[in-house]
Amino acid sequence: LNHQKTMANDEQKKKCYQFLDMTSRSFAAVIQELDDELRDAICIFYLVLRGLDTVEDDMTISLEKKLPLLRSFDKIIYQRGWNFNENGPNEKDRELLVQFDVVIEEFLRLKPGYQRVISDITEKMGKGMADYAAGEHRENTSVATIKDFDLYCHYVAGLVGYGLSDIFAESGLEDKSIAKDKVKANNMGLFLQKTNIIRDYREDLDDGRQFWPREIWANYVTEFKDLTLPSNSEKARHCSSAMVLNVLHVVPDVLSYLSNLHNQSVFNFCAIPQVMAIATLALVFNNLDIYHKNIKIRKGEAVRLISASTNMDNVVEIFREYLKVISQKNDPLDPNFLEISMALGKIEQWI
Ligand code: PS7
Ligand code: MN
Ligand code: MN
Ligand code: MN
Ligand code: MN
Ligand code: MN
Repeated sequence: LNHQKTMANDEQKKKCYQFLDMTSRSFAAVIQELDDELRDAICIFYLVLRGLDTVEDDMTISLEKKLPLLRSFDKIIYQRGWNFNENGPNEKDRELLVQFDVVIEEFLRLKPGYQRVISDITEKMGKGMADYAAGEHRENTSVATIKDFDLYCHYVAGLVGYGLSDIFAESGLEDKSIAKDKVKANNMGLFLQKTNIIRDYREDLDDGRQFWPREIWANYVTEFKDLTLPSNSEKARHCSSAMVLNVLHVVPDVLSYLSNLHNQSVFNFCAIPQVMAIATLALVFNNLDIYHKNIKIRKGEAVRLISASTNMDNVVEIFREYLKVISQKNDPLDPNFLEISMALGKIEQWI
């Protein structure tokens, strides 16, 4: 009987790693390489948040249904047998929610300390997502101020930084101090999320979502979608550089956080997404393609970055390389030129 139970557990766990491969382009490989102590907890953390984000992203679910789901997702992960098959057929991660009972079973098998971190972060993220979906912090359809933008990014990414840091500390593989510096942990998430939001301008616009803060884009155009107009191309260029400038401010905290890590598998897991983000930031800077299509760093470039991100010296060198690209693309005629130069100078000082 015991043997049968173990077999069933093995199957369930296998299924979770299949969900991970299915739903994550960037995180599947780095999570699989984590030390045994962390691998399952972070895989389940990822799948729980991916499930929550699938609910948030699905514009076919009415607000009446969506808000209570988002607000109670931290309770749902304790409900054996729960799954959800009412979300839109186009939603790419639909299958994860249809078979979510499997994720719940594996969640319930994690150490209580890991379960507590995951449910705590899920609760805060779900409630934050619900506030924004309900229209708070918005002016019309757009996120209103830079403060609102920072808060949204805190909910969907900064909190992941908190939770991961708590899990690293709990595992004993990293110092307890890694979970104490909340500003740095938050900025680890913000760097990924803000870069993603700049790159995904077009995709998000086409989905009816506007994450760029009005406080920034209203300096350049009267309607958010007007950034795509050929007649506005210079304004659009300057608007995107204002967005890039906003992200550059967190780079010193990112490098500082990474320099405090000790465990090799944790370092790779944390560094690879950040290195991809700085390469993406250099690619989107002064690049009008973001307004028209999905752009991505080249496969070969990604492969080089992944294999280089194994120690702090290499990571700093890669950041330098892309900051130089940004510096060389910085245009003296751009109204953000001087502030971008100063932000780059400040990072240079840190390095
Ligand atoms: C638990 C690994 C390492 C201290 C699903 C990793 C979507 C950018 O635009 O899928 O929807 O396609 O490309 C990840 C800090 C979060 C922040 C946030 C959970 C780093 C739900 C990632 C990932 C903290 C909300 C994925 C924030 O982008 O987005 C685990 C340290 C999920 C991290 C979302 C975004 C992540 C994101 P899109 P992507
Ligand atoms: Mn993505
Ligand atoms: Mn989302
Ligand atoms: Mn999403
Ligand atoms: Mn996105
Ligand atoms: Mn997406």
